[in-house]
Amino acid sequence: MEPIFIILVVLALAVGTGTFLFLNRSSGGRGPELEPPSRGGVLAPPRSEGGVAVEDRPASDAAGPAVLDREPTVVEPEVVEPEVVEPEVVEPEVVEPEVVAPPRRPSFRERLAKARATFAGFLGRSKIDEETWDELEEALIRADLGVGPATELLEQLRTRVKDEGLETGEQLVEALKVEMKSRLASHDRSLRMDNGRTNVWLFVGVNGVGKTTTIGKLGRRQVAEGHSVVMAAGDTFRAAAAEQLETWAERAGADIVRGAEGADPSAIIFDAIEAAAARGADLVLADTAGRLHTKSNLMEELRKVRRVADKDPGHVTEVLLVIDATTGQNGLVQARQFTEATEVTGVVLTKLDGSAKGGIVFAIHTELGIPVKLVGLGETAEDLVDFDPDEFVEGLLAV
Ligand SMILES: Nc1nc2c(ncn2[C@@H]2O[C@H](COP(=O)(O)OP(=O)(O)O)[C@@H](O)[C@H]2O)c(=O)[nH]1
Ligand SMILES: [Mg+2]
Repeated sequence: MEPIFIILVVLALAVGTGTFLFLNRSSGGRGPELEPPSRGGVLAPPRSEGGVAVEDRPASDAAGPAVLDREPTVVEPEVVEPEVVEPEVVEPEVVEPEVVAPPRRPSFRERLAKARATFAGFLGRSKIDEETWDELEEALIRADLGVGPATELLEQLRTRVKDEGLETGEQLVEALKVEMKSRLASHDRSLRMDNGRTNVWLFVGVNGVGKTTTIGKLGRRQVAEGHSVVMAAGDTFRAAAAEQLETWAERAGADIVRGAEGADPSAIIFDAIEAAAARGADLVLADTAGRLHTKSNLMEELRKVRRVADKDPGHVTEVLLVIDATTGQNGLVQARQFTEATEVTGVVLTKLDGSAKGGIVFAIHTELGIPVKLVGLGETAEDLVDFDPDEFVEGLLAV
């Protein structure tokens, strides 16, 4: 009888436990671990339990099972059906081989968009009336021709319209082109190079106008034409200037002579000339500073540079004044000073691509009497072109 009694007791206990678990579950009582955590994290105010403040403790702790003495509920694991992920079909990308276009000379027409926009109102006129003349005058002033050259050009044009009986806007544009071209026509724009000599081309101009960049572009061109070029890092104001020139020299296939920061520009340029003469190079492109460390006068310094560069074996054949087209008439004021100091032989007008003030070309010709020899139409090596007045005027007034 005893074993049966023991079996009955065990069965009774098992049924009792099972009932307890079942009731506990069906009553909806959830395990404390599933309760939402109390809000506020460490910033939650202290709770009071039976009038006794519960010490601050992390919120996760407060909600955790350690605080409560109820038995943990058995939670059936949820059966999660594995998601069937369709493999994504990736179309192979067709990569076209990159076509590297050969370097192309930029066109005035293409790069003068900004300057041309200045004339848009005038170019849109179909007949010649007072409004047309007003539009033209305004455009010429905005293009920074300067009041003098603009007035003179307008007078010439009025005479021509009367004498030739012009009536349409188109005829007026053509007449304007003729007048503009004739104003720019009369100069020799070639860059002088004497055979068998160590030619020196000096580049002068205020800081940031594009001297170093122009030397880089021109150096490359001269090397491509078969010249042996030495660059002289005469801007010793800061080391970065010489480094910039060195990068251009490497690209151009030219040699470079540079000195320490703050060194005497004349001495460096003379070293470069001697080095060029020693190796039979026919062209030295000399960079200069647009400002100085000391209070000494920049124009005095440039006078000295020019004098030293012209000493045997050096032979200065060009002094190129670099002017930033975006500065318009201000560039002209600087230009006068440089011209006096260094006997400028030509102007390089840079940044014409980003300038609305293309008219400065006329002011340079008429007020300074110096030819614009080269123009910068962008920042890359190909973007320095010979100044061509016809192309320039056509580009400026293209409809
Ligand atoms: N858009 C444009 N930028 C230019 C041209 N020429 C020079 N620059 C830029 O003008 C800045 C100053 O040029 P840099 O040669 O250092 O002037 P520097 O101080 O006179 O030697 C540089 O960022 C050049 O890339 C040009 O023709 N067109
Ligand atoms: Mg420079």
